[in-house]
Amino acid sequence: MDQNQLKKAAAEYAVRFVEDGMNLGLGTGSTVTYMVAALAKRAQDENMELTCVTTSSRTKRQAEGLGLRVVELNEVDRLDLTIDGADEIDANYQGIKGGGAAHTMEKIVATASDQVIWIVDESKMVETLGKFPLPVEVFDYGLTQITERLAEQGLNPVLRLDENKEPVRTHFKNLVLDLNVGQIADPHALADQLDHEVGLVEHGLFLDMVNKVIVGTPDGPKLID
Ligand code: ABF
Repeated sequence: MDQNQLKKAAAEYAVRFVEDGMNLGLGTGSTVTYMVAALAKRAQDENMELTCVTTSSRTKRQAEGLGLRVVELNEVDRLDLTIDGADEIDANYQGIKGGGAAHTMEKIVATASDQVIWIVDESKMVETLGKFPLPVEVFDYGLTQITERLAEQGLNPVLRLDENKEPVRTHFKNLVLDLNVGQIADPHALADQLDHEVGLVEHGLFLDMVNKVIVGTPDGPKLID
């Protein structure tokens, strides 16, 4: 099975945890794209009443296009369940997200959720976080200074550019710096350091935030609960 087949298997397995009447958070990324397709089919087949909140315009377009009801986060009090992808998950089920530049919305939605499920292919499972560059969302204002401060802390910030060499913009029209920090032995300490960085909107360390991880493997989806 190739990586996409592993993603698809994990994504389709996750849909079984959705119950009729749920307020659902839908994440972002290619694995989530498979999940939304499977969810929409199940919702139609079983005539399920679902209210969905999305974490990117891309997921919103797909969900609405498949007939799922999408509302703004502010229209619901809590979400029963959020299903999202991840870029890296370590042995303690701490994660790095934000490869899709949607981590701020994803973290806000995850924080509003009673349950969070991550769906990944097995390549995302690592012993220690850090091989994947850590995304941080920053404002344009003071970019020079925050880049310098992060560099002085040895975090090797690189401004994320798109295929046209233009700066990638988040949903909130901010910028993304990717931090090349090497192995992150203490994710909580690094998160705390970044949480105190003035002008840093949000970082991609998702710590103590997941309830279930579904890993696509050649032997089938593996549920870590
Ligand atoms: C999203 O899941 C992003 O934070 C992350 O980049 C992505 C993983 O992408 P994919 O499912 O395409 O591998 O939540």
